[in-house]
Amino acid sequence: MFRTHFISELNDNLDGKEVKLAGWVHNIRNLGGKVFLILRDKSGTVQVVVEKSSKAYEVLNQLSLESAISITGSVKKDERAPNGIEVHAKEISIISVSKSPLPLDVSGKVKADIDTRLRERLLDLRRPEMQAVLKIQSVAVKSFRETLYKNGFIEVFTPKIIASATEGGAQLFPVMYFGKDAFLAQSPQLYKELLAGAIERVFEIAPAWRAEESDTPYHLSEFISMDVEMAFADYNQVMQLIEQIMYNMINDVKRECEKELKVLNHTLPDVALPLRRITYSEAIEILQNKGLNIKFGDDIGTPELRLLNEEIKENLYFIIDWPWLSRPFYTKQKSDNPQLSESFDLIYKWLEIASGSSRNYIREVLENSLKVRGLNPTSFEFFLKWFDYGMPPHAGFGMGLARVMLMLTGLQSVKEVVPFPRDKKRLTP
Ligand code: AMO
Repeated sequence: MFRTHFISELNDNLDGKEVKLAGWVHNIRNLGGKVFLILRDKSGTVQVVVEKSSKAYEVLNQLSLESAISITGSVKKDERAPNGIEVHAKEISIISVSKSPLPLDVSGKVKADIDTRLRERLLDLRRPEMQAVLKIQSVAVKSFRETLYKNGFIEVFTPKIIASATEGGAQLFPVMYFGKDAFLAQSPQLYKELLAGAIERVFEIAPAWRAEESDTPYHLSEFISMDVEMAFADYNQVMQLIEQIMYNMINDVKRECEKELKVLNHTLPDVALPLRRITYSEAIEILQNKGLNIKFGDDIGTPELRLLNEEIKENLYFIIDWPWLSRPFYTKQKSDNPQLSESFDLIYKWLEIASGSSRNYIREVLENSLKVRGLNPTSFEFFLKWFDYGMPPHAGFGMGLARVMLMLTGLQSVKEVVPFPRDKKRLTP
């Protein structure tokens, strides 16, 4: 047995008792007669006192920072110790030695740039900040799932090797597939729609791929997409669902990750429901009034959103009713204004974190929508044919997990929050 307790389980009641701990050497301070070793495991750190007279002392000269070790010793209450508790070592065994010197300071005192951090990602992931990021992510994803379960959704999985683009053709990664053209999925779009046509309420949390040429703090070539599709519903119901999801997620992270938020020195925004909705046309007008040369049909990207938020001043809000032609072919037109679509983006301050819409569910409308966008309906026949069998009205959205994580951690780049980011420059680690 490697351990009897995690470090966080040590408390006053164990005073005088023998425990076995396992973890990494976080720090060592030699004060002549005594050595203070800081041991770290997934739950925290504890001060270990090694007396010169103990058997454990003999092992110390072979110990390097970040070696994996186990320690048997007795728990002592001591107000001078960092957590009011320390362990007096009887025996130390080295489980796996770390090379030294280390290429990255795990204690975080010496800051490293993102390239070094990614190159030395194992050590970087051992830093308390990265542990906090991944814990917050896990709570966020759990919360997302729970809200959906409560609303009668089930989790599904769709193929990631696909035959046709859904989100515009430029960003596809081709794959060799038994002599046929195939691509990595940009989104589960068509499959989640088909599943909603049978199961009604589905969601998927899975990777999506986009061959992003540009190097920005918000784009990855591979990202986790949190996708939802709902039958017999339109974009208004989907936005109400997103409101519940975000409200629960932010409050669950606040409640369950107090320690981690402190490590990151981050305060989560308060969410008051309903979230504000402004139309695309209103957004364009605000931007024009701020002197921007922008017109109906233009995209509202991150630089424009920054400007917009100077006026809007909301943490989370929707921009709704985007121009129909600027959205993908599956997006439904607004019946009272065919230039517009029943669509939305969810914005965190000035960053798009989700987008969604009501979908076309009539075969002829879909065919026309493909044609208008210069796409060939024949290549989509496998999808279109399902619309011959009572496809219900449906709506849904996709949310980028890495971008949500920027909101939840206060970090600046998606490359920091994803353990092993993929971008144009990076295929390893
Ligand atoms: P969209 O293309 O807007 O919509 O993507 C949905 C969300 O995914 C995130 N995202 C990304 N995150 C990191 N790196 C990228 N390269 C990247 N691209 C997108 C964003 C974005 O809001 N099928 C539709 C969704 C739907 O209508 O259901 C879609 O994929 O947070």
